[in-house]
Amino acid sequence: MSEKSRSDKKGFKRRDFLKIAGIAGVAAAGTGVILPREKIFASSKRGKKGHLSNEVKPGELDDYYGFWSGGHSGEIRIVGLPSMRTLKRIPVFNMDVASGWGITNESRKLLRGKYTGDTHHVHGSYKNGTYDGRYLFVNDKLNNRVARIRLDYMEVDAIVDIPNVQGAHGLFPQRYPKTEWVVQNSEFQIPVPNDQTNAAAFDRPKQYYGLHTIIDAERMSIVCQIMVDENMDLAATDYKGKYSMTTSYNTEKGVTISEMLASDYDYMLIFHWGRIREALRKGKYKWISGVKVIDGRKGHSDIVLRIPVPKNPHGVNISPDGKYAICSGKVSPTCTVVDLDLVDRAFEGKIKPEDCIVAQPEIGLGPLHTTFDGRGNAYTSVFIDSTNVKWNIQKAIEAEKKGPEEKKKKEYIIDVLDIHYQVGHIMASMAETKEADGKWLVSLNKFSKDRFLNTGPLKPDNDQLVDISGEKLRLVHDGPQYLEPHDCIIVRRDIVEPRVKDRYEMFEHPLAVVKSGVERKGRNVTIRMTSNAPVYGLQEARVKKGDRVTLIVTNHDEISDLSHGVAISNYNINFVIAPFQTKSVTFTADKPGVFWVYCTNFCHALHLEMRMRIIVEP
Ligand code: K7E
Ligand code: CUA
Ligand code: CA
Repeated sequence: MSEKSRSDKKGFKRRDFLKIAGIAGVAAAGTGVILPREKIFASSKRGKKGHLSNEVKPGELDDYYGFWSGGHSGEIRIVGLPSMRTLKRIPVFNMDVASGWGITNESRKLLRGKYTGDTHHVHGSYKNGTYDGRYLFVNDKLNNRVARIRLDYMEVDAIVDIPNVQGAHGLFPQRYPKTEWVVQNSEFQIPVPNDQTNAAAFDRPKQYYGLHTIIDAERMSIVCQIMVDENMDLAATDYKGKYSMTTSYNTEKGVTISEMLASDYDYMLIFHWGRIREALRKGKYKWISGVKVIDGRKGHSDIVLRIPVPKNPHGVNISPDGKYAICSGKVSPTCTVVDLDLVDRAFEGKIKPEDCIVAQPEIGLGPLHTTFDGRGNAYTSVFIDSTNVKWNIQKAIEAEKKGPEEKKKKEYIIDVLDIHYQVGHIMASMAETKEADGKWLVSLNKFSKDRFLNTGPLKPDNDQLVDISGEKLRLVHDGPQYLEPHDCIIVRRDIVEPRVKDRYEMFEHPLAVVKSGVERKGRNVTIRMTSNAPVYGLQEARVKKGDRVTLIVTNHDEISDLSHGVAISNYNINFVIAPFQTKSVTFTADKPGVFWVYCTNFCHALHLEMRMRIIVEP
């Protein structure tokens, strides 16, 4: 017998099996040998010259979970590192017809009618200065919300609206002792409140304000807002649970670009959490739009420290040792290094705010964001130069002490990597934790300029992977991205992986279906249905034209990967249910006829037969 016919024979046997077993509801799940996951690390092997290897062979797993904001796609993406493979998209402030986000009752309840968004900053929840693997938080600059993603299911479980703000931009969770608060900045100044009761302020930009919002991370509710004159861009928190900080580029309160660029100096603002708590205790706040607003304007309180920094700054990042807050000049070629121990003294009034600055190294044209390797080096993205610049923080501080001649030598600059092209954020592995490990760095470039096959006028972004384990930066990979991620974090796999579940807790959903059936209460009809590959728990359901129909489906298949789809022909309804998941939709049966409900997600050899009818009687 030839090789060919032997395999044919095997194939026939398998099909024979499916014919019988399939109908009995046995899943066509893979029967291949599953290796224990822990053993298949890509493990950042060292290659030639001690370089890190970014090769992740078939069957191997990545070392890091990368969580990317999705920009104005409104989503979050999970990217494996070092392979840079996109693993999943998590719909957040958007609609996603593949999963049913924005279609199901569960997701619509969270989204409350808003299906557009602009995610810029995604960060994880912390314990003792490092990720605890429980949650992600992400902002929506467009509709002014913050969403929380639970990492066991990798899905949104809460969204909080932020009143009194526009341009909800920088976001950062508390790092120490654990994430109880998340801070969120408003980039656009507006009248507060911004409604008809305050119409007199509409034409008076000097009466527009910015708000630093504090969110309760567990409850996902607003603790309070601190109102300031300035706008606020990026956000950070320290490693001691004492301060949050931000950069402001529009201290001028301008409403045109030239007005916003009028002054040579703007501010890094630092918020004193102890004094915020005290103001809350003493009732020193006003209720505006249903939240407590504390007055943090100049001359009104001692909650905010304003450190002058040059010009229209962007980005604020804290070194992993917790000692320094570093922001970039954007319009100035410098970074500003603020010593956080000196900030303590400035808040006590012992030194001036500007005396907290210990270095102002010259980095390049258009510096934006800074990340760290845990070995005392900083890496700054430089937009106009299109570079990643590696520099040493201590050397920059020493040069500053020694004076301008020493500074001019720029000995603090260790390496400059040309990137391709126009970098925004930059992030190294674990760099936003005290466990920064200095292995990989991702440069999130806004332009890809010729790096990929031409895809028409609208091109992908380019996420470049850089090995930073040595003295020099070594570019190893280009990764195309759909528009337009802004930021990412790179989290060690062992922090996230043990928490990730293969199936839902079935009865977490109060409507989980155990027994299929149709129930009528007046014009309201509830269709409850289970799914088990390759059948739904009902073969048909009858309703009458004009009925308000709620369809609830629970997937009873527990095998991982075995998700089913539920699509109702011509009723514009489409969603998937993962193992043990329940989802529901509500619609009006306004079209009489026979409507096939079918499984969209290939689940079984008899996947195509996995369907049922909804008969809408006239
Ligand atoms: Cu620099 Cu929105 Cu973080 Cu974009 S922001 S680059
Ligand atoms: Cu169930 Cu396809
Ligand atoms: Ca300015």
